[in-house]
This record gives sequence, structure tokens and C-alpha cells, in this order.
Amino acid sequence: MKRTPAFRQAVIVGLCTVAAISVLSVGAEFSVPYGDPIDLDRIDGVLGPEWDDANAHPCRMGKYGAEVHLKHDERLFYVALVIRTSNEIRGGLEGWVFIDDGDGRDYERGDDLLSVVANDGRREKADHYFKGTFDFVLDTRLGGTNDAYGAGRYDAALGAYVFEFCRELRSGDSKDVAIEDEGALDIEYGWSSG
Ligand SMILES: [Ca+2]
Ligand SMILES: [Ca+2]
Ligand SMILES: [Ca+2]
Repeated sequence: MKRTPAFRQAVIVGLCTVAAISVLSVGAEFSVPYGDPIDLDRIDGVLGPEWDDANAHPCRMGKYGAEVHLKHDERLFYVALVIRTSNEIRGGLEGWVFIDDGDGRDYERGDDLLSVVANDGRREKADHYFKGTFDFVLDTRLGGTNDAYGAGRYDAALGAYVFEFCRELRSGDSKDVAIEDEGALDIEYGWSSG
């Protein structure tokens, strides 16, 4: 399926060690702390206390103000996106986290995308493989394994879409980009509307 995101925000993630991941975003550096594991049931599109030990930073995603929350544990990398809009968007919103495979060329075959449509917080497989520019499919459709889940919902009281993702650091799946100790990773965040 080909989809064109309305916006992407470039963020560079430098991995110092698994226990001390740092993020460079628009010239500023953010640390990705080692935190408590998040139960899969908490990947529900509700930004609860499971994110209290994450690092959060504000950013812009196109016309929307947003926040990115980041943390990891020994096995999983966690990302939450809060995209602020006072109105639910007609046609829905899809949140996504793009992960470059380390060659510095974004949106090419071999890159990763975590993506789900906001759907009342229903948890879905989120582990996609890039086949080409904005042409991506679930790993499981290419013989790979699903190693990421995500959920999103619109929270009217908060005035925001909330997307939560968890993803294996090193799944061993040939369809995944491994997040290695002391490696480097480019991540971009974004959304697309239906
Ligand atoms: Ca949650
Ligand atoms: Ca690439
Ligand atoms: Ca996978």
C-alpha cells in the first residue's frame, strides 16, 4: 500500500549503549532512559503512568504541536506520540515512526516503519517493512515476524491523538533494523490522514 505522509520530522537517534540511548533532534540532544517494561496491555492509546519514566520533548509535526515520549528496557524500545488537535480528524489519523536501516538513505527498501491507525486504542501489529518510497507492508506478509505493536486513539478531553508503540530492539528478523549497542539510528516521526 502506498501512503504519503503529510509531514515528517527528522530526528537523529544516536545509541551510546542500550542503557543510555541519546536522541539528537533539531540540534538538541535528548536521552532515552532505561525504564520499567510496559505491559503489552498498556499499549492502548492512553498515555498512562507507564510513561512517567520516559523522556518527553515537544516538537512540531506539520500544523500540529506534538510531544514525543521515549524509553526502552532490555528488550523493547518504546515510543509515544501525542499529536494535539482540538478536533478529531475526518478520515482518521495514522501515526508512524520511521527507522532508517543505517545507510543514511531514508524511505528506501530495507527501512522500517512502525505504524497504526488510530482505532479506539485497539492494539495492532505495527511492524512494517519498506519496499520502496512510502510503499510498505507488514513484515508478516513478507515471511518476517511481527516484532512491534501499536495502538492509537483520539482523546477529546486531552485534545490530542495518542499513539503508543513498542518494538523489539533486536528481533533477529531479517525484515527488521536491529538497534545495536553503541550503534546509530535515524528515526523520524510523523502522521498521515486518510
Ligand atoms: Ca498506554
Ligand atoms: Ca535506509
Ligand atoms: Ca519484524
